[in-house]
Amino acid sequence: MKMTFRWFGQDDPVTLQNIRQIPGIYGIVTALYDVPVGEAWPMPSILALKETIESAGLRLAVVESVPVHEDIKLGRPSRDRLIDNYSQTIRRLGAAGVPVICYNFMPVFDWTRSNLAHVLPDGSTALTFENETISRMDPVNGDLSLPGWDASYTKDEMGQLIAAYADVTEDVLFDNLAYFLERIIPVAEEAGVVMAIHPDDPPWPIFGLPRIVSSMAQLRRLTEQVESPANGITFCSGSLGANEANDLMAIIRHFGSLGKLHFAHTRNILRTGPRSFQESAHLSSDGSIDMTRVLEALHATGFEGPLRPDHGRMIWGEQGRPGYGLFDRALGAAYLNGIWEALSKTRS
Ligand code: DNO
Ligand code: MN
Repeated sequence: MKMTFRWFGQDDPVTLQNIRQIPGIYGIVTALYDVPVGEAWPMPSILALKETIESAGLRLAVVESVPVHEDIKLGRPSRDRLIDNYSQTIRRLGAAGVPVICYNFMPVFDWTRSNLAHVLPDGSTALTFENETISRMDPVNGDLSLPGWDASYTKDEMGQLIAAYADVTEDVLFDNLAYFLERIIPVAEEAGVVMAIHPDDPPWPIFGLPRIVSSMAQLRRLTEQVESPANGITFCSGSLGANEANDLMAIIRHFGSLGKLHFAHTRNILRTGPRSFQESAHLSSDGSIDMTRVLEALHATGFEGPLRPDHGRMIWGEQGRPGYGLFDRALGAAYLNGIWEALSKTRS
């Protein structure tokens, strides 16, 4: 396992120097944030990013994410040109030595929460998802916007986009994913890169939009559609674990043994009700997920890929991007490294 940490580039209040001082850190998970979705990433920018990370004594371990344009998810005619651009980005990242690309296939919204700063009894704040609140939210007419979302849409554009999904059933969305995979996976193979799809977060449909990457069966369907080690997954314990029905250890065993588990996000969540959860500290005792069992399953499959702590709480007065402060994620990394060391010394 290689411990990694997400960094949002030069504007991130968490610096590469901060990250380097976390014990046991191997590399960085990041992306180019100034390229419009759908355009090929310029090689000079990729190389400059890599250089910045390496001169801080770290490695560019994973690109998370190369976003997929909505026209590809919708299966619009412009998708062929957009898939060509995406392929170009894959080739360039491969040429720059990036081994893993994380991406997702969630319509319109990336990860979604109802509250970004829910105050916990100890005074820290955490992200939460309350089904009640979300079902009352109106993304088009309300004043809702969240940091995971593509801020380049106006409300009008978002309304049109959501309307465009009216005829996109789960099967249509799957066909559009298959069309995309059939074209990009051979490119990734040639470029020496593996693709790691991130599960839906949360793992159920929101705002009436279909979601098709929420369960083991769905992950199997898409990875079996184009059989290749380059067509793999990001295992995210917090996303998949929000649905109690997902058997996390079985998912790890299945994809791990097939060599299709390329990247892991290991964070904890506390399930607080039907389709509702709170992002807890990483510790098993703070949430619903047994983190030792998760890491044990990864360890048992011989997992050697990148792994990162995921969203943390905001603690010790830290301000900044919700979920992505330094302190609680660094505690998470130390905790996960501790579990991993114990497993490595006691298991063969
Ligand atoms: C949230 C993240 C997601 C993730 C993308 C991957 O914090 O886990 O935004 O990066 O869904 O494509
Ligand atoms: Mn994740």
